[in-house]
Amino acid sequence: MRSRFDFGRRFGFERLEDRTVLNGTVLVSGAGGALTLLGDTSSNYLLIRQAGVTPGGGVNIRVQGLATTLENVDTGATGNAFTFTGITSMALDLTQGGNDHLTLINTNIAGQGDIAIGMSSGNDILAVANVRADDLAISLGAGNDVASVVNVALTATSGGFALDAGGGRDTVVLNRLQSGNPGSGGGIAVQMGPGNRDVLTVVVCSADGAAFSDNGTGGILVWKHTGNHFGLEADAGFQIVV
Ligand SMILES: [Ca+2]
Ligand SMILES: [Ca+2]
Repeated sequence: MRSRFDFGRRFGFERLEDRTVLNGTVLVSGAGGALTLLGDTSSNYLLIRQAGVTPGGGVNIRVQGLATTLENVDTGATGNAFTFTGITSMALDLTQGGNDHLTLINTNIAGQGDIAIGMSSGNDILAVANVRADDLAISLGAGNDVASVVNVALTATSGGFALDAGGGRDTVVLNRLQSGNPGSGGGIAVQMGPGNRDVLTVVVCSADGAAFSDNGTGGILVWKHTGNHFGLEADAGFQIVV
């Protein structure tokens, strides 16, 4: 008679153990007040959030790997999570491939520095929520990417927000993104890239200038009557604009 323990063996439950090594190793540094990440070809999963203010300047940033190993370049230590102090800017480089997931939340470095996020060929997922900084630049690369930018305020008087969705069928949501104020020069610029059937939704955003464009076919832009306030605004290349 078959024992009930055969059930798990038949369905291969023992493979769960292998999954813990699937999400790669990411190099992390906070040297010079700049939080820098360098991913690898695996699908890296990361959570980044502020965990306090550093006496003397900058903020404390907690970086957590979700089944992704972190290598602390500053100390040589390896682990699942590290806190870096005195952070005033971020350069998050996940352009090495893989279907990466990055969540950046609850962080305020406004008046101190910029945030740059790069992803590349995989089907990436990016969530940025409750963040303040001077500028925010995002590149999603090829692949069918999903990016949401929610409750983000950018305080630089020029520059502001730039997102390049790259190739693939991308979905981008901007909700309560403020880039400067009308007359300040702060802008929002989104290029949905050459992939087809991209969808860009812009709701309750404000900026001095806003420009949305799509190089593919069948792109959809939702931004009319959705509570946006732009001094100058332009859209180009979308098949459907509502
Ligand atoms: Ca990767
Ligand atoms: Ca991508």
